[in-house]
Amino acid sequence: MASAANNNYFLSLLSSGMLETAAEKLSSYFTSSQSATVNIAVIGKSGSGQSAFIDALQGTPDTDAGTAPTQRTHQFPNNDAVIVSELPGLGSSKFRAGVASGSLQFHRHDLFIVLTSRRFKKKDSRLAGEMEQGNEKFYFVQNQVDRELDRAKRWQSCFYLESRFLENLRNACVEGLGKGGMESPRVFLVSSRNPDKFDFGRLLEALEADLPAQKRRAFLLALPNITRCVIERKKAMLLEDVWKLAALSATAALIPIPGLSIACDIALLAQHLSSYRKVFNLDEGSLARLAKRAGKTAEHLRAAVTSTFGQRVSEGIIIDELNKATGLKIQLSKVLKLVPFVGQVSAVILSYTTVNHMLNTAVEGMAEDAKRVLDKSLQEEREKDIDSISSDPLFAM
Ligand SMILES: Nc1nc2c(ncn2[C@@H]2O[C@H](COP(=O)(O)OP(=O)(O)OP(=O)(O)O)[C@@H](O)[C@H]2O)c(=O)[nH]1
Ligand SMILES: [Mg+2]
Repeated sequence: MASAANNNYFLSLLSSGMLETAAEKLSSYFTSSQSATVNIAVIGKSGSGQSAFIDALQGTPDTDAGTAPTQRTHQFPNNDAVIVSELPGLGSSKFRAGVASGSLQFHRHDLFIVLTSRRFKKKDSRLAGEMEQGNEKFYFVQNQVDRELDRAKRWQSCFYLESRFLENLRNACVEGLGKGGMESPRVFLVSSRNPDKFDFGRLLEALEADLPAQKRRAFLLALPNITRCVIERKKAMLLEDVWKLAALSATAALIPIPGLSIACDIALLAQHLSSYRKVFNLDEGSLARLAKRAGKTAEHLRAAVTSTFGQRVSEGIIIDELNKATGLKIQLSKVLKLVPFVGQVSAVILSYTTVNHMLNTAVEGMAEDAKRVLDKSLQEEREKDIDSISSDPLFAM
């Protein structure tokens, strides 16, 4: 397992007594992992739902839907390193003028989302195909799928089957793009009103997978908790970092904290735990945004947050939690049996093991909080879905 190998690497640095080198390496890892920026372009005609789509991507309430189209840039609320720009629709006069003058600055963007509320036209796909030759990464997104579904439900009445309708819609998009010369276009059917449904989650996974490692990290951690899958991926990403943070906090501070038997950098831990809380959208700002999107109150959602650090992060709470850490004696004796260190190194291992345990527990707890909050925010939506399925003639007994 990668984390076991990492653990061993750290222990080997310690066994050579290289505490300062270990601290330097870990510190530069955190500095560089936080410096990555991600630029996403959303190309769409006026009315395609650019504003609504960007709000869904960022987890922000409908702020500027319906306002005049301009080339705006939006920063993700919990991570200003991820930026989304609105560009004019493919083939529009504004788009052509932007290409001709170079003002659209394609080279600045990592990913291109081509948004439409109707099926893609041949000329749009030809243009995208030409641009793809320049190695840009394109994703074709048909927005407002919920509207199409409602329309189909009304027209097709009892012959309507959602999965078949979606499949036909997707095939029509792929075929249309194929006729325009795109060999294997990536098509996603989404609703910006209901990002937990249809292909929104799959789109996020595709965007994430196409980014290089450090940008992928920044993008994933900035995303709102649209699905349980996003929460799980965030958890896995943070757990990869936890041992490094534990190691840095243990090597960076060698003077014990009053009231605590180990030495570690509490301020550093508080800073990272607060950022984890934001990553899991448990901070007040995130809860308020989600509450507004979901039509609930922040108090209602906050009631689902039960873990210690999900509720609050402070240096005092960190000291309490480190003191409480359970089962550590067994873990520590195992480590010390393998690596019989003495003196300073042994003290560092003791604090590393304790902090590592606390951070793992904190990340697991916050991820569970995030899932409960998501469930609460979608509760009524799901109840409505169940009602509509039971009243669907196809499912009637
Ligand atoms: N039902 C449904 N309505 C949507 C969806 N996306 C956007 N809308 C609605 O469609 C209309 C246009 O959406 P906007 O996000 O303002 O579109 P835009 O492309 O930003 O438009 P301009 O800013 O005027 O260029 C608004 O009334 C939105 O609420 C969707 O996925 N489903
Ligand atoms: Mg708009």
